[in-house]
Amino acid sequence: MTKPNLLSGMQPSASSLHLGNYLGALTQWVAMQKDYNAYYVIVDLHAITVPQDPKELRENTRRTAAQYLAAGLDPEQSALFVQSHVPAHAQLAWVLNCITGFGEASRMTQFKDKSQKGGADNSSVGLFTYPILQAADILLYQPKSVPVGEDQRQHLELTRDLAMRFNSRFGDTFTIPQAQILKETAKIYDLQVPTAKMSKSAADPKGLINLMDEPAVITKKIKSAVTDTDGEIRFDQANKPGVSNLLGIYSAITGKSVAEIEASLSGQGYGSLKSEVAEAVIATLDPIRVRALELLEDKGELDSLLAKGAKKANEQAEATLALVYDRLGFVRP
Ligand code: ATP
Ligand code: LTN
Repeated sequence: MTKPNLLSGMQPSASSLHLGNYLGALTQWVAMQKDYNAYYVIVDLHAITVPQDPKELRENTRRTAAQYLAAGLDPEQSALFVQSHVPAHAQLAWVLNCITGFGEASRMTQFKDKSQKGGADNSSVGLFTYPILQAADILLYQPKSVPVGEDQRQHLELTRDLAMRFNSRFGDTFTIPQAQILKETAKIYDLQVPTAKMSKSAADPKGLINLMDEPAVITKKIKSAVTDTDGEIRFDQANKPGVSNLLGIYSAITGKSVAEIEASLSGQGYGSLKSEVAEAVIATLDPIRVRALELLEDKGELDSLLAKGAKKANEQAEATLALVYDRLGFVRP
């Protein structure tokens, strides 16, 4: 029986993934690879929609790959590859640019948010067409399912609209993909500002637990996490966001329910909660950090795993692109 295709991706925009990326996305990618023919892409073409230092981009691309593998993505089972290794992404993006309305693209909220931060003149046209490149990433692989965070819902809607539009104008070509919005329970908040989601672009690095942080650093960050003065270990997102975040992290890491954790820590102080959370987080993350560093020592081996992923991805992507070009009426060589 053939497994359905699945695709997802992340930008290589930092030297380390954070705990939110890990619990909110990566662990679910790992869990899904058995049941799907999965493609996981590191989207370097997307990363350059905002300025990147070339040396850092190269380093961060490999570091992202190493962390995926260290966290359990199996290159025998899933294709792990770099977007720029598969030329069809840029090629299909051009075609999709030509069937996207200007107004339609202008309604994408991520562009509005990101361009507001930098000012219109500092925003590239690439940033404007980012969601269209993302649609190309997805549609090339004919996936049924695209696991993403809530923030990507609008881009998935655009992808579906473009696929349906192409199919109705040119004949059935693309599978209409379904967004699989990852569980909200896995949303991790900033340790310093527990009402904001943990994010690479956080103002204060103390709020962010990185996969590549040393154990002592993780302990220090968790010990300095913002809590409250009421002293009771209880989940209450609205009134106790800091404590609730620690409970959420603990629960996601250990698989124990929040109620179970509340019961086992009942009557104890925040110090105990923090110690237990730190211990659990380190027990999970440290082997990943150590393994990722090992993988990064042998860049040749890492690059050859990525080349293998790209080979598989290119086969699928070229087949879809050839069909698209044919449907469009391009004369084929
Ligand atoms: P940026 O700060 O640049 O927006 P980010 O840290 O939010 O980046 P992305 O690269 O946008 O991370 O997201 C990669 C994946 O990780 C997405 O599926 C996203 O939903 C998930 N993710 C990111 N932050 C969190 C979080 N705090 N909790 C749960 N999941 C998260
Ligand atoms: N925009 C996504 C990254 C991304 C992606 C994709 C996710 C680019 N192409 C294709 C899923 C499928 C993000 O910022 N998380």
